[in-house]
Amino acid sequence: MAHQTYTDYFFDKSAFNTLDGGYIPLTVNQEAPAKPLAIPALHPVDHEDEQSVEYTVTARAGEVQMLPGKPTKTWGYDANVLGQTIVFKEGQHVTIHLKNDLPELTTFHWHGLNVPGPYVDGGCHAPVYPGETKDIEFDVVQPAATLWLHAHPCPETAVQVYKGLAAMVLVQDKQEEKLPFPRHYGVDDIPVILQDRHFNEDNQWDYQADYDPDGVQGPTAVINGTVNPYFDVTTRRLRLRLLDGANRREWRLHFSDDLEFAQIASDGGIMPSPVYFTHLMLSCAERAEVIVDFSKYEIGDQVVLYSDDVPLLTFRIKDKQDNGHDPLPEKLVDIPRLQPTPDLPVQEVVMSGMDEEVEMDWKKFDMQRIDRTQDLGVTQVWDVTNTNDMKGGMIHPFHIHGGQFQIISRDGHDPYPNEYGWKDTVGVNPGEHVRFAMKFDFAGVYMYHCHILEHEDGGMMAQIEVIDPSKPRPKYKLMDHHTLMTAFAKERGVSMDDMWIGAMNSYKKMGMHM
Ligand SMILES: [Cu+2]
Repeated sequence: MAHQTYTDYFFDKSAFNTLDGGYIPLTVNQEAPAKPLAIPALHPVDHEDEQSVEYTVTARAGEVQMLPGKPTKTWGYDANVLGQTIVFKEGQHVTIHLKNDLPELTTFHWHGLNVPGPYVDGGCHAPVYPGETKDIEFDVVQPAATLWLHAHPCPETAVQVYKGLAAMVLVQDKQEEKLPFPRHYGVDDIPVILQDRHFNEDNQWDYQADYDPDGVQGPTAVINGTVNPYFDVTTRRLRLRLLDGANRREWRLHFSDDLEFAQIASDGGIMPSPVYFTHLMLSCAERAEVIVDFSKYEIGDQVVLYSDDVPLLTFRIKDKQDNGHDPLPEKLVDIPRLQPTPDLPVQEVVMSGMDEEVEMDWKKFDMQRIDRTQDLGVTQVWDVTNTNDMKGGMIHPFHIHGGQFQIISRDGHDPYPNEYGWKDTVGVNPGEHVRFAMKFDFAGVYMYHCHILEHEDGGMMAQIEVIDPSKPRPKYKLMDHHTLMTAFAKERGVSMDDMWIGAMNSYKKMGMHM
């Protein structure tokens, strides 16, 4: 049966960041020669058996030859930039030694992983100071998915991710294994981490010089840490694990010839059915696994992935090995719809403001404040509003820690066709209400925020405590901005007064201090 193919981005065009005064369009970096797309190595395990796996993950500084001339100074996880890809299997017990070899404190946040907050989750309450190692343990209780690890120390998340602290995390399970998807990592199953940077005259990323409270952007697309990348295709089909790892940029993706592709997974795992697109937009932190079928091309052809009109990644057809080119099944996985527990109020959330004025629920983030609660195991409806108006508005990608949700509606209408699977991040258009159902599996404190990294650092963030009513309420040790900023100042060898932190102005301008 012929399937439907969607040809638009769905999002309100008037909310695209191209309409914002501070928008920096992508351009092709003419200095950099074409280079093979870097494929992050699979992270070696310390130990693995049927039931458990153990990793040591080290955050460290490095440098990468990205452009001709000086190498670019970067940070990464067991890599010079970004990180080695970490693989978990559903049902495994995981132990991770988190090692910080950086000159300053960081945290290890497992974006999209269903683990308890506020410590294992690795948000702002779980700092690992320079030279320290901290251990976490958890069970993998979710289906196959493309997740990611990134730094999340408030209010320095944006700069640390910009320097390179982001890595892919894959969950595998028995169900995904049976589906006819390419899964030969690095050959026909490849991570595609989309970021953009500004290289200064010295080939460095100068975060402070390029600071913008609405999100730091650069004109050069850097994919898996590679400028002007190409990938040699040897199989008929490729599975791309797309991640918007940019601080602020949305990616409006399409191929040359408007080649169709199938999205098979959203943030939290495989979707109920494949959805066919020629154009797909990702907002910050969103993931999409897509399958691209190159069968109709000849060896020697090139197919280009674009964002808007700018080429990002060139696929060079080198061979056409058969790795399954039958149509995908119409049905992929069963995802039972979450049924809201009766008689519970809607969790109403408001994202407002732009620049320094960003707020969550009409407040700036306070690490010590619990902004709302939800009981463990119940399903509640969340209604997230973006109050920015159409004129000066922008999309705020809403993200919540502590699990995955199911989108119910956008302004009362059906979600987009690729929003029927698990999500942990959703782009909310200006003026729009997005409703979703959410159930937490672990008691704890979880952050929810805009995933434009400078917005979250700037205070567009809040936290929820998930309470187990059958147990006494635990006392969580919550960090505060002052403690973390004092540590940053000490590590940098400057006084608090002389320390530059981008987000500080966002609080000051609103008459607050951190
Ligand atoms: Cu935002």
